[in-house]
Amino acid sequence: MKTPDLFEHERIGQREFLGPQAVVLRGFALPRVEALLPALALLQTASPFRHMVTPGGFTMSVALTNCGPLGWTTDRRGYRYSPLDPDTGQPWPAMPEVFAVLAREAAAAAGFDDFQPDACLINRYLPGARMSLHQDRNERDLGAPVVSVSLGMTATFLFGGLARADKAIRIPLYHGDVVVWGGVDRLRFHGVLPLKDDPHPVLGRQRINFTLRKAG
Ligand code: MD6
Ligand code: FE
Repeated sequence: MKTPDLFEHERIGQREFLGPQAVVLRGFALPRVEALLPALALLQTASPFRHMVTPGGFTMSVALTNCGPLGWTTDRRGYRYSPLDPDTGQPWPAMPEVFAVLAREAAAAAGFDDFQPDACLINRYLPGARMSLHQDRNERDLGAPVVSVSLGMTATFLFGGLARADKAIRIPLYHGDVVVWGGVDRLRFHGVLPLKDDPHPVLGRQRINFTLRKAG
């Protein structure tokens, strides 16, 4: 690690509001990392990470997989949620209990009671990978929040407004941070700047982000 994370202890437990109903819960996932990592490793054996193609014909720099009853996919025909992994023809792996429990607790901590996710999209960023500005709007019930968990290398998250051209703020997301957003902030544009190559002591040269949603 080139830049030791000297201030982690001061961040843990802090809440940073990005909007009225969007909040970063610093270090919220840290107590569960030791349970999350083996669950992540196991589900990748059933549905490995892969680079999908957008409707516009671009191959995503981020590799993705899913777990839970529904998984987010993209191809030339569009974005959608599907119960089957298009690469294996099989259902996505079950959502590990620790994912669902973490999501429920984070949602409750942010003021969204009774969150019951049915989809978990898992993104893997290697150095240079990025996510361009987008809205999450493929979920049927936009009343439910999205819970987003970051592990590994630090990323710079972009959080904009309800229009693509609105100015976006930049927020670092560290290993163990959880972002929850919903309500009036549910359709805010957001993205991730190209990942800097600054290896993480536990996960090495990658960032894993998983987002839990109620999609169906
Ligand atoms: C990422 N996250 O952090 C990308 N979407 O790698 C997202 O696109 C995202 O973090 C909806 C809600 C939370 C998120
Ligand atoms: Fe998103």
